[in-house]
Amino acid sequence: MVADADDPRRRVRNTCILAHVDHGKTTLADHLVAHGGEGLVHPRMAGSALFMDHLEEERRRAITIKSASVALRHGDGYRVHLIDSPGHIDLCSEASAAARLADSALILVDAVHGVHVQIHAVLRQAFLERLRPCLVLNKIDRLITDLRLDPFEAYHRLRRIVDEVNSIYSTLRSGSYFSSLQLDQAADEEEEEEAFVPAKGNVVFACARFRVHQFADLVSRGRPDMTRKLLGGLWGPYYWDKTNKKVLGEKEAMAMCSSKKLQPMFVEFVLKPLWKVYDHGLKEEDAASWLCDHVVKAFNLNVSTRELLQRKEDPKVALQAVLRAWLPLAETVMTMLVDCTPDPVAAQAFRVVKLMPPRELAPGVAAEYAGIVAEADKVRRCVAACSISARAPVVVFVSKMFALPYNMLPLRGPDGELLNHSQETGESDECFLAFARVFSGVLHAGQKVFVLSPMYDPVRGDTPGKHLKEVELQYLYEMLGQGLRPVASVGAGNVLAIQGLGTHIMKTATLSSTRNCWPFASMVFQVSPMLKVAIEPSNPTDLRAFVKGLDLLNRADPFVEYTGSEKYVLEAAGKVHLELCIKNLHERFAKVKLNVSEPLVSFKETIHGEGLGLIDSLKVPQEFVERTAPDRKFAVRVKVIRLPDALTKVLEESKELFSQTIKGQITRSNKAMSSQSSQDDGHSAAKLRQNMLSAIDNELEAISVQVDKEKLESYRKTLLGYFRRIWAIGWCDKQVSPNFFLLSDVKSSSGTTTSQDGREGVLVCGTCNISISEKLGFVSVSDAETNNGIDNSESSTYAPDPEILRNIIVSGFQKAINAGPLCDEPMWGLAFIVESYVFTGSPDNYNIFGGQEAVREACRAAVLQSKPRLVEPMYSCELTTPTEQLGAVYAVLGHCRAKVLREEMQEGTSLFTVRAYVPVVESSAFSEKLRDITSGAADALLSFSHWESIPQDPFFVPKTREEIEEFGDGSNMGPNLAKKLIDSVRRRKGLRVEDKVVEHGRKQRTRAKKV
Ligand SMILES: Nc1nc2c(ncn2[C@@H]2O[C@H](COP(=O)(O)OP(=O)(O)OP(=O)(O)O)[C@@H](O)[C@H]2O)c(=O)[nH]1
Ligand SMILES: [Mg+2]
Repeated sequence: MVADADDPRRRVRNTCILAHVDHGKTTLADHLVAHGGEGLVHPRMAGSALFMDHLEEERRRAITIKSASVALRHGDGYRVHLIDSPGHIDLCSEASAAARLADSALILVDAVHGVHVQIHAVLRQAFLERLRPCLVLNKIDRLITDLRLDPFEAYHRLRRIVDEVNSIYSTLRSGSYFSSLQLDQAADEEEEEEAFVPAKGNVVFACARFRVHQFADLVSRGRPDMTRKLLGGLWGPYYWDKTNKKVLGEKEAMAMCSSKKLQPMFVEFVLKPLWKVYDHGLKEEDAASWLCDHVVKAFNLNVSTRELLQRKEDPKVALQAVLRAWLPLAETVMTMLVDCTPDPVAAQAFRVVKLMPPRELAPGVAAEYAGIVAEADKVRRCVAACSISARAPVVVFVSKMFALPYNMLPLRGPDGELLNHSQETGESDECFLAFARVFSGVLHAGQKVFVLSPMYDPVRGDTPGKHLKEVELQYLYEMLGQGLRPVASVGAGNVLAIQGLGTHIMKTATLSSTRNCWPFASMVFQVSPMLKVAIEPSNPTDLRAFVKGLDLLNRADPFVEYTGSEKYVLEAAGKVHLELCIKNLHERFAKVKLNVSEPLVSFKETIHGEGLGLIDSLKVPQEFVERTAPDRKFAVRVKVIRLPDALTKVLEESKELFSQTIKGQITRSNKAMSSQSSQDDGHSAAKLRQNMLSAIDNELEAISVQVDKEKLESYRKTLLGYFRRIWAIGWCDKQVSPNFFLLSDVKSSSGTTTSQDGREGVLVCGTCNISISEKLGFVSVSDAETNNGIDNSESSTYAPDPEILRNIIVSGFQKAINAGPLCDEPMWGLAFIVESYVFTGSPDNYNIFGGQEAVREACRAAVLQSKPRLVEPMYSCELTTPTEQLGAVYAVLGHCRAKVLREEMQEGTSLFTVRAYVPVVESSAFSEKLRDITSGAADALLSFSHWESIPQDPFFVPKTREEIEEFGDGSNMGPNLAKKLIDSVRRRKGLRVEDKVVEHGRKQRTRAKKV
């Protein structure tokens, strides 16, 4: 065995930089590349070269668009793979690709702007990917130069940021959100401690560029015992007792020197000296000699006189040169990475639970496929151990594909041989490379590997080519920003680029040297694609090139999606992402002129009944809507109720948990191969149940002031009753959608009954099973068994095959919730209560399609009769504006139906931050108006927040006396927004729209006469 110190893997660090847009990630990367990039960036250019932003578009927009990796060297043989990622929320998939390949994350926070919403998102991402985070407080110089804070104020600001970040992270760790993912909590031995503590060394203060360790060393003049003492007090409310040379706590300090104004040690020893250097360093007169005497000579720094005297051109240059030598940023950050972040061996042991979740098979299946299972287990163990033994299977994860023009590929290989870049993607001049990391074994150029899609199941096997392909790789490269250095092989724990997979991988994949390997878990994204546009070539003859281009774009971008075969719809994460996709399609991949529609916003459909409306719905029981199957074999009666919004939200947020729970049940009940661990099922079901119950309690709590207790309790009971009768849950686009299909209350209406048209029918109490309720733990297994099955005494006579009937009814429901009655958009937050009757003496075979249609019709009709409402997506908007523009900004917000949540002044600046919800449908107009009215001074960041129903009745016509008094016959009512939106969607989809062109002709005539 290799001793730890000689083990090359122990000297590798894989880290990504995550932060909000513009907080300084690429600038920090520049400093690190200048330090360890072996000449890629000159130290003097660090911070201005923006080496990692090499794309033309990145330079034009001054933001990072693609995440990119660079291999750096540090100290005693350390190799750091640094991945810079974009901070813009639209490009979050790039950050996800970076996080998957890293073991640690440098979380950057701009000290001037503080903790943005995006910081929550990146901390969550780091947590979910099980990365070890380190904090970098950036732009501290601006606290001095721009905000002009004194050291004490700056200290408070920095403390607030560190506390806030710690509190966000501890919420994540507390497991209140993700306990089901914390399968091995014991592994996180520091669970109780704060995550970011300067004395631990995992907080860097930049661009003043230090960890507190450096100041502890400076003050103690290199005496280790003194350094240790100081280090403990250099952050937080600790004070220095000069006489006794010891650290005092707040109380002790107050007692000792109550008359004096004490300053914490961080202010005294760190910030004050720093402020002094800045004060003098930026002064007009004499700065060079002051810096030279008090810093350069005092600390014996290596700064050339030429650099010191350059201050005439730019006063900052000399200061920067002195700071660079005094407190070298890159050295500090690199040392932090080495000291505080895990090497791949330690990291993979911890991350394997997330990357390759344990699979537990049904005992019979495990025995039958023992060989496969044993090998797959071995693969997992090798990933956990980051094995580089020659016998270890090779496992690689590709987190994205990226395109590079062929002419930018290296011409020669590692031994100087000529490389043959055969163009695999047809006539395209773009080469697709895989952005990847080896997790086990040693990968060689030219090696044959299996490409496993995320759907691959080694136990079930695969029809060749569908989820498993064998591919011969071409070349391997170490990534150096935009440059590539060919290598012959890459061992586990390293990040690399692979050539030769262009036509085999769409977005992500697992590569393995054995087919007996489970694919890695899917990646976590902060948002889902929200913005859609219809797109087509301007010239129909360009269709072929256009379709090929779309396909290439789909490969090159981890997030974009397109659908269609005649009409193409492109889905992107947001406006910036969409613009980039269209630009790439137009200029690189399709090279044809395009027609792009206005954004097509998705809607959902629901019924009236938010908040108090929920209780009202109990008062007025809905009528059942009845439909008979065309073959007159059975009839269904359906009514619909609105679920509480908090519950709908939980269902939406727990899509993954839900499908795990349901799939676990399905596979187990079918005795098929289960790929979920039973422990995981138990966790997720209990978690889900708890979340659902808390959601109801929260919702009821919110309205408890307006409603008496009894009513609340009765409503709660009714809802819990529903949870015991969940027949099916909605599925939309292969994902769980927040709608339930419930069995009617069996006791109240069981037995033979007569249906609408006079024929005798038998009520099917539970043709299906209520396994979802059972699985979620709302009913016990024994309850489920008694409720299960149709009324047995009659079943054999009247229901030839309950399973077929069940499938017909559930498919009808699924069809209905996929396209509601208002404008064929998916339904949202509804529970359909269904009773189905099988007619006596019916023929044996069901008309399946007709039956489904009858159920679908019944569901749609039930929605139409229950005050249907349109639901629109909302962006969360964080807007920064100068005070003088605040009025104009509010006008725009009001005009665009935004709901302002709060506004606050940014401390020490004249800027306001306004947080609001803005309807997605208004967002284009919003951004444009904001830009026009404030001449670009206000800057808004939009990210998807939630769905919200529009309270307006789309079919409102004044009916009651009061309404008629208020609105007259409807002619002078303003435009009905909900109706307008519904009509626009219907028109787009080619559905019938009732256009009443001249509705009130008489009035118009009267008006005309007056003129
Ligand atoms: N004063 C000061 N400015 C900084 C510092 N770090 C970065 N900046 C400036 O902040 C701006 C944004 O920096 P970038 O490094 O491009 O930010 P980023 O986080 O990479 O941005 P995205 O990649 O678009 O998310 C640039 O103008 C930098 O010069 C710093 O420590 N001090
Ligand atoms: Mg950047």
